Amino acid sequence: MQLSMSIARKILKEHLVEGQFELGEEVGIKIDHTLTQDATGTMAYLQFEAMKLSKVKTELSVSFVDHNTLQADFKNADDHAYLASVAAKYGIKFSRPGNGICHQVFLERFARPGKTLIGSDSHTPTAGGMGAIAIGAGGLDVAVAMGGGPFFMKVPKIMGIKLNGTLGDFVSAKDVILEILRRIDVKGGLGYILEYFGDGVKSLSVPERATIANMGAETGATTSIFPSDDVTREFLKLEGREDQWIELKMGPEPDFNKVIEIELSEVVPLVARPHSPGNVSPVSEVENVVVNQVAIGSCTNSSLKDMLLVAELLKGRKVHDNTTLGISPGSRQVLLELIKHGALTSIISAGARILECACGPCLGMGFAPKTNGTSVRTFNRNFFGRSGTKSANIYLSSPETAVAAAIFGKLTDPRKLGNYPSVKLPDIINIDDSLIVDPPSDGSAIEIVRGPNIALLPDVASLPSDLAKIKVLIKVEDNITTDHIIPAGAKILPFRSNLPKISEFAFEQVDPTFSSRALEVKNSGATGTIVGGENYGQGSSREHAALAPMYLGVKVILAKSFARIHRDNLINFGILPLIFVNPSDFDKLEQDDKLEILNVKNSLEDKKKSIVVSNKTRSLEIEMVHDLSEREKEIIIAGGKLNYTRNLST
Ligand code: MIC
Ligand code: SF4
Repeated sequence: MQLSMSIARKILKEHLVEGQFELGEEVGIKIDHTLTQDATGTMAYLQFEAMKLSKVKTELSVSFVDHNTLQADFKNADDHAYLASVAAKYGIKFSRPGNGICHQVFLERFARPGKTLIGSDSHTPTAGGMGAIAIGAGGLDVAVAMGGGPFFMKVPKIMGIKLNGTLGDFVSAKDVILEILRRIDVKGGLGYILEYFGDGVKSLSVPERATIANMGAETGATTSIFPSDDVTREFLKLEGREDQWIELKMGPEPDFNKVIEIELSEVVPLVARPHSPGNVSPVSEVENVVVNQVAIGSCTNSSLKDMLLVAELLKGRKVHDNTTLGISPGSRQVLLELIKHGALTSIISAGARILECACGPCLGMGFAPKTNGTSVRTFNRNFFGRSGTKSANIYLSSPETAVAAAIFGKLTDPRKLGNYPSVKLPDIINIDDSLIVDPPSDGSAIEIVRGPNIALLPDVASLPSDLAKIKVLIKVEDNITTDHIIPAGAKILPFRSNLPKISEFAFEQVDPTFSSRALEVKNSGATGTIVGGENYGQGSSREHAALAPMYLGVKVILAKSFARIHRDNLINFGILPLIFVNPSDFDKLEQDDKLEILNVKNSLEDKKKSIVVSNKTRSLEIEMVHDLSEREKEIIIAGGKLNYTRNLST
């Protein structure tokens, strides 16, 4: 029997512009929509400017300001001004600070079923809740897509996730994705798109689907997608965009590579314990952990549905004396609706602090917990140090569990809150796009505004024939995140447009001497390397986690495996990602070891042949391989994608 095509495959095939659509093969996909946010956007637009085009070539490109909204001095404000001027010049819509978190606003105002979207943020898959193929990528890949170039990816496998039945009281979409993380952990989705199906899907609203799709990023998946059905149509209608609805449904026997099944009625309230989103256990097993702080918001759980529920649960109650509750609605639309329905009154009366409609505490932009504090957050990442307080313990939970923690002052099964209020989205909402600035039809006369904190990118040297003098700068374990490599937070984020400065903070959380040691090695004429475990570079799409090591002289990274977006970013900036043939050889390398890779350029030619790394300090040899496509090989040899693109056009 002929299997029917999954929705993800169908959309990707419709957008195929290069390559053979076969599992594992590299293909080029036409991109309809792009999004950027301010913390990665400045780099993306500096790269777009370098392409010397007069306008973006996509159907729609939107630039958001939501990450660096703490304006402690001129730096973030300068970035915002730069982004606003670039948007006007090149035909990009500009979502001003205060309008909300990129993924929430994109879902409300722009996402469309059947479209392709790439965004310079790893949670771009949120729009998969609307039936779009939405992928997180590095800024340079987004810049290329804005220039009309395809997005290259290996054809992923599809993991069908069958949802049966309906969720019980006090259990919500966040618990579903935590249940998936409990089962497949932070790298179980690598190489897959997660596609949701089954009769349970129709019981979930679009924002709930978006919560699940958002945090699929934490499994390492390329993206997640839901069908587009009547529920999708209702949501688009509410947003005044019903004409943009198309139906997307799968045939009876979909061609999934793997299927997992979830009985929604059996899902229980869950939390991810410190310091990984994959460290999941039932709330009932960690009850009584004292909670000092609760934060509700982020692109995972800040929709109107979430906030109305939180308001209902808080109505007539008070936040515990020893706990602080901070709430950041995901968008200005959500905040205005909360005001209209009186929900904000319940929230403020309960004692919550209202934070800006922005990412805020999710990436350490304020609201850091106290020393050794415990914070329960409805966010998607609880990586070590990300909250801004190294000694803090962060738990990730649903809004229901977060409210229970705020009321009882300790982790508590939310079912102890009593009756579960039934919360529905209103029939009508006010649409006010006045903080989204449309570009003029001709932006050619617009001057780009560049503050002193915006530093241009340095040139990258092409790959030499031999890497004769390499020094191991650091050795790190499995699942090292981009937050370890380049931390976020209020102190460091303002330098996102200033590579020399931000490079000083590379690996700061792990070893504060990293950057100065790396510079010493670079200045001595040698090359630095990093030795990593499995899933090196998981988490964010931030290019700075590749750019900073590149700036500090790193030309090659040796790891057991790499996370998708970070691997692509390394290649884009001319850093060679090599994989151990025998993972146990990881033990044959230590910090400060001196290595040599002779003939590195030639060895890239034959994919099956291993690349020999000689450890001169220990007099032994280690076999590595690469998994670069022909195109990626040329990018590495050229010294990164900008050089490669320049070479193509000369
Ligand atoms: C994140 O959640 O880690 C971020 C901050 O949104 C990043 C982007 C960034 O580092 O600017 C992401 O997820 O890609
Ligand atoms: Fe913003 Fe946090 Fe979402 Fe990243 S995960 S986009 S920092 S809200």
